[in-house]
Amino acid sequence: MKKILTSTIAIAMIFAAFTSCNNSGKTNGQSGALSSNVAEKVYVAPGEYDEFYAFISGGYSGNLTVYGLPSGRMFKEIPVFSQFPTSGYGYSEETKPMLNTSHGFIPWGDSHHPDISQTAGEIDGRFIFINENNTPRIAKIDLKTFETTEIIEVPNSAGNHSSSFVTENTEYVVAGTRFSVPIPQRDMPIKEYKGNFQGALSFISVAPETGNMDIKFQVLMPGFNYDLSHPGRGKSHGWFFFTTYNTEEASTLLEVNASQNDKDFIAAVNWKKIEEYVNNGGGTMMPADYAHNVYDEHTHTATSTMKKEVRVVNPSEVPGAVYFLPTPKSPHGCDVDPSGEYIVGNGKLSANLTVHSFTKMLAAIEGEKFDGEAYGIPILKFEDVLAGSVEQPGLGPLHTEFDGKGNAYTTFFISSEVVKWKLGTWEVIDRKPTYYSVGHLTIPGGNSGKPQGKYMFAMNKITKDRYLPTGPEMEHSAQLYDISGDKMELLLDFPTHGEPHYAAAMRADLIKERSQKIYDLEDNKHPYAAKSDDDTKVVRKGNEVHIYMTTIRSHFSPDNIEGIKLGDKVYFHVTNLEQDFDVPHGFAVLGQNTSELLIMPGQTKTSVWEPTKVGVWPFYCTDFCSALHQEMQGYIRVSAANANTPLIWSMGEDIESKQFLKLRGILF
Ligand code: K7E
Ligand code: CUA
Repeated sequence: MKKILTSTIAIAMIFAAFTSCNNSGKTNGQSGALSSNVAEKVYVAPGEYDEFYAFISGGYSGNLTVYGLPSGRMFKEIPVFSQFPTSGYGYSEETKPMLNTSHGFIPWGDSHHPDISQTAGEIDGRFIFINENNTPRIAKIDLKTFETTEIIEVPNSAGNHSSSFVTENTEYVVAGTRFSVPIPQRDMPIKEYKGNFQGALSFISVAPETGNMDIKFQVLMPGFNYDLSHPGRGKSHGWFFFTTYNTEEASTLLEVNASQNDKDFIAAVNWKKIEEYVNNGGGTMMPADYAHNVYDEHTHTATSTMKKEVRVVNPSEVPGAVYFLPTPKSPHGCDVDPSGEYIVGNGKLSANLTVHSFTKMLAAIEGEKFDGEAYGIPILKFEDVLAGSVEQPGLGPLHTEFDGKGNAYTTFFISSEVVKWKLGTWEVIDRKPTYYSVGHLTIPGGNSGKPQGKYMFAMNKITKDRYLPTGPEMEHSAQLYDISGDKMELLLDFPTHGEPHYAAAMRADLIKERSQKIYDLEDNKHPYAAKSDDDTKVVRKGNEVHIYMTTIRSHFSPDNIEGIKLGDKVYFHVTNLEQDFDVPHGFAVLGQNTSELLIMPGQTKTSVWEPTKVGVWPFYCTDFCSALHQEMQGYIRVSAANANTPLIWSMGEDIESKQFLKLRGILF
């Protein structure tokens, strides 16, 4: 107990020290920034475009936000794991299935690491993947439409954190468990954790053409915590590296009990070898429940399928596929340089940064120079795999990125700074403070063989006095640095949403050219679509009423509906007939039980309404779409359950003629 107290106090003291130091460091950073022409470097004139897209994880918002660099302007929030009333994602009938899991409908998620698809080791801008930590899932977002189009749940996993990183041809998006758990899940005493819990590393295949995801196999590892991961590339393509902590296998007071071992491990997994084994029928199909949710662009509708089994592989079945590289003191980040030679393990409690050599690792494996084993997995000798270490670069290292010019940039949470150092010589070249307490950092092209350099941005955990106060809660702050010179230069602070962990960024051109402007109405295969005003109708099926409705500037059709009764379930299936870029219409009805709908040109979306009161209730367009947007409204009459009000619907019938409207240019 005494030991526990001492270390807790020590940690608290370190924390106090860096917090006060941060506050005094602020003025330096500001005067530094003001002393040069930084304003010009981030100024994107009105009407001009940013050079880079940045996709910043929304952390506990469950979503992904899109920014431009260097301006730091926010362009969009893409809903992924959380319901999003702004667009109706997770509320509309079409998108609710996206949030289905084996635990039922989950309206929220915690997203950490976005990663963009790659071809031949280069970012290709087709898809972006992101993990959900809490109820383990991996999502895919199509960068043509910026819509979440697929979510796959990850069974046998808990705290899906060492995710979602893609291999150099997007063969796999990889997801590793942070928390080890009983596999299969069962009722057992927590104290029996050690030796009984396991950690699953999941390899989710991505079909080359369609991008469809499927869990190809899971490697069932010892019951450690698998914190972060990165793929090998170039010479190390075919391997994947995972940092571990809690190799002590503690189940309580981990801040002390999981900090006992001098070294934890980086697990090196030869996935090519396991893939081959699996392709030849290796592994075991194990019962597992997990949801696979797919959004179809043509029906504008998601479907959720519950999968029943998953292929698992024990490392012992495939000799030579998994090794442990000892790495000091609870490493967090696990980063591989663009050449694929260096694997950086950032020991949170270590004085030095450890860098392993892939070439040395292969030689050590070849020479069978082992330092014992853990659960049958060979442990390589630390000295045999060590490429070098960066001596005392800072306190509390977390994550490392590379500029493709032989330099690495590591964040230090405790000393609150980014440190630039040289691969191969391990010398520190530059350091710059961050405000405050940096987590991840991103260089465009980050996880790839070809980083795109120019900028680096740090995502900070504590904001404090950087912005005007907004009550006890401040949005997290990101900081943009110019890294084109020898020294980093702080250019800009910009607020981010939720708690960004990692971000993926890339040059804008590829995405910009492919970006979709509308959905083709001809191509709309939604079963309840009305493709013209002539297709609109209202159909009763028992107590379900289906309204096939259209929108176009500036009316709904129908806009008068009668014959709804209390106890009815009213489905508004709204099709936006527009075929113009950036002309959505909205739909909201008084007392709506869900959220509004925001319907893109050519799209159909459905809102369900269960009226609770008799009356005549208005509905309207929520998106200011035209000069007569305010006229874009209608009424729906709700009668008592036993009333005889006939089901009728109309649009424009109390005005002399539609011709009149056409003449006035109101009706198109
Ligand atoms: Cu360091 Cu979730 Cu990548 Cu946060 S994690 S910082
Ligand atoms: Cu349609 Cu406003």
